[in-house]
Amino acid sequence: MTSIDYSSKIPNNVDLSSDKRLQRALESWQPDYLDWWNSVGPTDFNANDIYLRTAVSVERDGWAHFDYVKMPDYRWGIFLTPHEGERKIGFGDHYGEDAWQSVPGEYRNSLRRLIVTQADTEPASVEQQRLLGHTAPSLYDLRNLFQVNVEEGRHLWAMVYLLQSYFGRDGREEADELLERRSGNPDHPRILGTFNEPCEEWLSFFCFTMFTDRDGKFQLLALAESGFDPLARTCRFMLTEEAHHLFVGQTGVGRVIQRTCEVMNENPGKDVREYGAIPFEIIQKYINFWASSSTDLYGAEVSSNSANFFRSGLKGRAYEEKKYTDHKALEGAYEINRFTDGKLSKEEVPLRNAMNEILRDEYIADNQKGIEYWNKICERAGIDYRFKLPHRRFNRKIGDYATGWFDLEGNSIDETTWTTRASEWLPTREEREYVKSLMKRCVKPGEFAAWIAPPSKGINGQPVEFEYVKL
Ligand code: BYC
Ligand code: FE
Ligand code: FE
Repeated sequence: MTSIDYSSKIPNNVDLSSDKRLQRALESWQPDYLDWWNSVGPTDFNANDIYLRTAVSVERDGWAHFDYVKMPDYRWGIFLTPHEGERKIGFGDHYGEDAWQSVPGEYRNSLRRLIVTQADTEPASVEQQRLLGHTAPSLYDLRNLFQVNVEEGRHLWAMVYLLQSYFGRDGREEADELLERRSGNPDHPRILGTFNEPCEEWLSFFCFTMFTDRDGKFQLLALAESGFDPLARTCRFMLTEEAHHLFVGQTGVGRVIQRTCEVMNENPGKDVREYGAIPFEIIQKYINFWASSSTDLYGAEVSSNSANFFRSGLKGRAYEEKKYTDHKALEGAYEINRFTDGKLSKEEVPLRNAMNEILRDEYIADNQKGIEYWNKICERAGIDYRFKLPHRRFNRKIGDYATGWFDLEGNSIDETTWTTRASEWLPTREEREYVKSLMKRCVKPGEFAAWIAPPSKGINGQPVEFEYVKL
């Protein structure tokens, strides 16, 4: 079934009405979800019409419909990409066997843990971004923020569907807890580090959608290979939505850089702060922070969890089928740079134990492309400054490198050097205050705050000055 049933309370293409028990379970979770949205989702804009896209089909083209919607009326639903005939498990010990349509008993706990971890990030990001609407630099950006928010809400629905549908009572309990943890709450935090970091101004929002949503892309690519077919198909559809989030981050930071270039060229030799733009050095520090924090999201370099996920056929590598020939990954090793007892070394690790690092490598390469796109903006403006991705060892809280201190180039340094120099690498309190001071609401159609350039085009063929949000 590929067409979406919009007549039921919960839009879906999984024939929900034929499973009354599940339908009831989801319908009883729905009001709790809306309570959560209303209490910790975007503040104050729930009565406004917003030009949003909604999924209307799961086909590759034309799945999106654009119209004015109030956020609480957004049709959060359950969409899986269609079955592809007889799908086979594409990696691990079960390589070549039929993909699972229900949860294999022996993998139930690991699978639930993976799904819960994925699920937890979605509401966390909405919580992190909840106040940003008040300081939007334009209607265009305000609309993009809300598009990202409603889709992250939908990603939570996607995971909750899996939990409620396939994990019985403990799945229902997990679904409830997903609405109880809170980003940044010391007593009841979200599961992964980055999702507890404050995201209080738009430079952080753009860095988050650039670097943290990109973790989403790669984790979803790995889960889209899963032998558990409903998870794979859910993640495939989520990836189509994710592309826009990454676009928001990539072009958002790009437009901040563009604006700074313009101010520099118009006012040579002056401090861009006098004109309300953001100096490159500050932008670079925000990049350093969000890129390093998001690099932690792949877990430890050497991980028996990741080996188990792979062995069991639960979580593969990104582009497993296209990119690799040996899908069992039993032979061969991966050379990993390690840091143990205060020393850097190289170690050959059995491939399966290196899966976190392999995914992180893909992620870092993708980040690097984003940096190059930003540097082209400087180059086109005739400005010498070049942005750099911090080394993967820099500022890590997870894995080997969390046990030491490293500079932006990845050189091992001592704690005193770190303490004295960290302010050269990460945003200082004053710099954060400066960025925050620029965040004033700018919401006349076609107007943009002084610290960011307009986009090159609008959303869905609409002009840049379109009234994306009716205030
Ligand atoms: N912070 O073997 P290890 C997205 C924990 S983003 C805190 O190193 P493993 C989105 C780990 O849980 C995509 N804790 O790790 C983006 C384990 O704890 P337990 C999210 C961390 O298990 C933007 C312990 O350390 N999806 O969609 O191999 C907006 C040692 O485990 C962190 C997924 O992550 C951390 N950074 O790998 C909206 C996919 N890292 O169990 C949405 C599902 C590790 O010993 N998750 N730990 O208490 C996974 O595949 C794995 O859980 C991880 C960790 C890759 C995250
Ligand atoms: Fe998401
Ligand atoms: Fe996202």
